[in-house]
Parts: sequence; structure tokens; C-alpha cells
Amino acid sequence: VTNAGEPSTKASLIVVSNRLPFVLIRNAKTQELERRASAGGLVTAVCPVVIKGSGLWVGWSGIHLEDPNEAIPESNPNDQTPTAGLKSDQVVSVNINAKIFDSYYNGCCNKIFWPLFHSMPGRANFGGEHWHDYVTVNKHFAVRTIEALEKCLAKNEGSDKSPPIVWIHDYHLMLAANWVREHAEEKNLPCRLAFFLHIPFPPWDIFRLLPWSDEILQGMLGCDLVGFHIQDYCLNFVDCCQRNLGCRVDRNNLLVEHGGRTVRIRPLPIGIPYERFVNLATTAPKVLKTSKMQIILGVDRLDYTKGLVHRLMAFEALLLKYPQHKEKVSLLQISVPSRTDVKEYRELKEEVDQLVGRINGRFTTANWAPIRYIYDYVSQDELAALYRDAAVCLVTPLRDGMNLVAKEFVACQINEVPGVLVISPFAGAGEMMHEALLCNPYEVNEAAEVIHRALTMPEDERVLRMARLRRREAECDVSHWMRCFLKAVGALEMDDVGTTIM
Ligand code: ADQ
Repeated sequence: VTNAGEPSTKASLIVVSNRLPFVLIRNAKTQELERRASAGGLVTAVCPVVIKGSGLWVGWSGIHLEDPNEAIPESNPNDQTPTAGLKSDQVVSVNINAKIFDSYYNGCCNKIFWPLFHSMPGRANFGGEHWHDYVTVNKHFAVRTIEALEKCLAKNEGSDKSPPIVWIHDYHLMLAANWVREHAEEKNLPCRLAFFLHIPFPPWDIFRLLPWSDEILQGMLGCDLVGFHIQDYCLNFVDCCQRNLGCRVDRNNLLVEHGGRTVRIRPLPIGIPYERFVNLATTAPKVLKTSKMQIILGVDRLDYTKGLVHRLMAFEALLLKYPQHKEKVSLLQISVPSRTDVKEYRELKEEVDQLVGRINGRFTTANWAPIRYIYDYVSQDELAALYRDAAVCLVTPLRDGMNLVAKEFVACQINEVPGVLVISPFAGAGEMMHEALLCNPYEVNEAAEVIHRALTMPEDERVLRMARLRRREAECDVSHWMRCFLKAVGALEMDDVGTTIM
């Protein structure tokens, strides 16, 4: 099945997310605001649809503006990224008092929802004041979204466009949809409302620990369509609606009745810009100089959900049990700094630093260090070269909504003799990437066995497994995800239907 071309729709798309698809920075010399582009997969897929359909993007710009009416600059003329075509009148920036924003973002989103939704309630810190600020910020986003909707409808007046689609993203904005619906109904503004959660939705027994669980469900049920990465998260959500709110549900067809409406719940597994990674891997110069050393690669945000401590312990167990790998194998772990304002993340950094030091101290020889650890952001080129030339990629989160690293690794595997993907069943990606080696990160000794198996896998088996993994990711790339979303919300142009893989 071919999957070429951008998906198209007759409706304008209004995306609402915590962050805009670029950040604003203030030029120290001129004091003017400037855009700094972002190149994530989500932006690559969604931005062209927003631009083409004269839609809008609502979100925070990454800077707290003293004057909330200060104009958003146009993109830099040299900008080649997907956001370049997004005009400033297509951007609705949300400005919130810095203290309230910090309480909403770090206090509530990162310290309550993030651990709880990853089924780690022991790490959640339920603070009532943070919830209060979460409510305030979500209300403000809803107000700005209504302004965006009014602007969009005014612009589309007289055209043959269908009602705009308002697409709200992620755990930062789980309450906003209901208020958007209420205001839109009051003001008679036609629209379709959709939500997508990028992290797992937990089982009822975990979800009900949340003091505000009913409010969250009611917020999300303000939408016509609620999307998750995989079927399990959909079923968890349906279950919670039934048990918390007493909604009538249809588990087979993933439907929830609420407030006299039927809400559709859909698995919409996200993909990556596959071709972009293939091209990067084709042109990126070599980064690893010693071709004889087998590299085991880990690439993650430094987050406790990613299972880094368990991974390091599994690698240590490998060296103890299979000493033949000493001086032949090296673990290259790249961790991008993340949420450094949160204490748990600073403590995790300390723990990882110490563990890397201890393992290296134990095994290092005059010519070899078992672990190379980079705590930094690396460029897309460098990342692609590492993905391409690694023998094994370890994607072993304790829990992860999807995990894009597994998909990026597979896309970059263009060498004749490919590497091996090791994946945790607790990542959404582990559900679909059947040809990878499964590894339970909690079982450290067993994980060491899986890594050994990956390092010693016969060439023909590697080739077969990788070919199948690559084919699936090529087909189910991020444009395919966008197309599936438009189809689920009932807004895909007819010409596009033929190329949709479900
Ligand atoms: P994340 O938790 O951020 O995303 P993931 O899906 O793995 O996790 O995406 C991380 C991205 O950051 C990848 O594109 C990767 O290339 C990049 N990255 C990581 N380390 C880097 C480094 N050191 N330098 C440069 N780039 C680096 C959330 C959810 C996931 C879900 C996505 C998308 O937690 O489960 O897959 O959203 O829905």
C-alpha cells in the first residue's frame, strides 16, 4: 500500500497544545521576538494540514510576555522547517502568569498526571493548589480556543469549508474540551471536537486514585472523538467512564454515552516521518569511528519512566554473565536533559551518574570503557548516524505511551547487515513491533539474556526481522496517522480514502 502525499481535508484544523510548534526567544541585541523552529514528528505531520486548510494553532510560546498583545513575528526567511508557512495570524498565543503556569505545568502535569498515568502512583504528589491552577489554565486555553474558532469561522465565511476541527492534545489540557463545547454551543459556533492523549491511559484501579478523576473524564468527554495510541488505553478509558461516571458504554465498538451524546474512542498509533529519517541516515557522516566495537544504543529523555537504571543494571549483569563481550561491546547512552526544575528528575540524574561511574569503575580497562554516557541534546544528523550504525538499540521503558525512538532506529537501519531492536512490552510501540526482541525491564537478569541474544543473533534472522519492522513503519508513518485521525473524525477528503491503511 502506498502512503504518498499529504492528507487533506475540507475542514480547517485548529490545533490546541501546551506549546506552540515553535518557541519565541527575545533577541538580546534588538529586543525583538524571534521564532526558533521545532522539528518533532507531530509538528511535521500536523503543521502542513493546519497551513493548507487556513487553520490555527493555539498554545504557549515558551516565553512569558509582559505585554500579552505583543505581535507574534513571522518565520525567519531561511526557515526550512514545517512551521515556516504558519503565518502569525494563524497563531493564537496563550499567556499565563509565570507562577500559575509553573504550578500547572510542573506541579500538576509533571508531578501528578505524568507519574499516575504511567502507573507509578507512588511518585505522584497530589497537591490541591496545583489542581486549582490546572483548572485556571485549562479555562484560559478554552477561552483562547473559542477566539481562534471565531476567527477561523469569520475567515471561512462564504467558502465551501465544513465546520472546523478543534484538536486538543495531551494531558496538559484534559479539561479544556468541555468548556470549549459549552462556549461554542452558547455562541452557536459549529465545530467538531477531538482529543489525543500522547501518554498511556491507566487502568481504573490506578486512575481512581486521582482526587479529580470524574472531572478529568467529563473534560475529555466534551469531545466527539477521543484518541489514544493503542487499544488497551482505549479500553481503560471506556472502563473508567463506566465505573466512575456510570456511563453506558459499548466496549466492542469503543463508544461512550455522555450528556446525551455518543463519544467515539479510537486507537490511533502515532508514526514518525519515516522518509525523513531514511534520508538523514543515507547522508549522515559516520560518528562511530571504531567499526569493530559493537555498539548498544540507548536514546531517551532523562525520565524515570524510561527505565534507565534498570537498563544499566541489565548491562552490568550482561558483562558479569557473558565476559566474552568485554572490550568488544560498549553501551552508548544518550540522555536529553528533561524537566530539570523538578526534584525527582535532578535526583534521577544523580542516580544515573553514580551508576555509570560505578559500572565503568568496575570494568574499565586501559583500552575500553563499557559505558559512554552523553547527557545532552544531539543533532538529528548525529542521531541518525548512531541509529544506523548501532548493533542493538535498547528501548526498555518501564511504561511509555508509544516511544518514537524504536521507530526512528528502525527507519535508519539502512546498512546491509542490520542491527536488532530490543523493546519493552510496556511501551505502546512494543504492542505492534512484533519482530523486535521483547524484554521485561524489571527482570534484570532476563534482560541481560535478551541483550546477549541480540548481540549474537545470526545475520539472516536480523535481516528478516528488520525488513518486516521497516515495512510496517514505512507504511504507518506520521502522515498515515494524520490520515487515520481525519478519517476517524469524519473529515478526510474522499480522494485520500484509497491510500488509508487501517
Ligand atoms: P516522549 O516521552 O518525549 O514523548 P519519545 O516518543 O521516545 O518520548 O520521543 C522522544 C523524542 O526525543 C524522539 O523523537 C527522540 O529522537 C528525541 N530525543 C531523545 N533523546 C534525544 C537526544 N539526546 N538528542 C536529541 N533528540 C533526542 C511522548 C510520549 C511517548 C510518545 C510521544 C509521541 O511519552 O510515549 O511516543 O509523546 O506521542
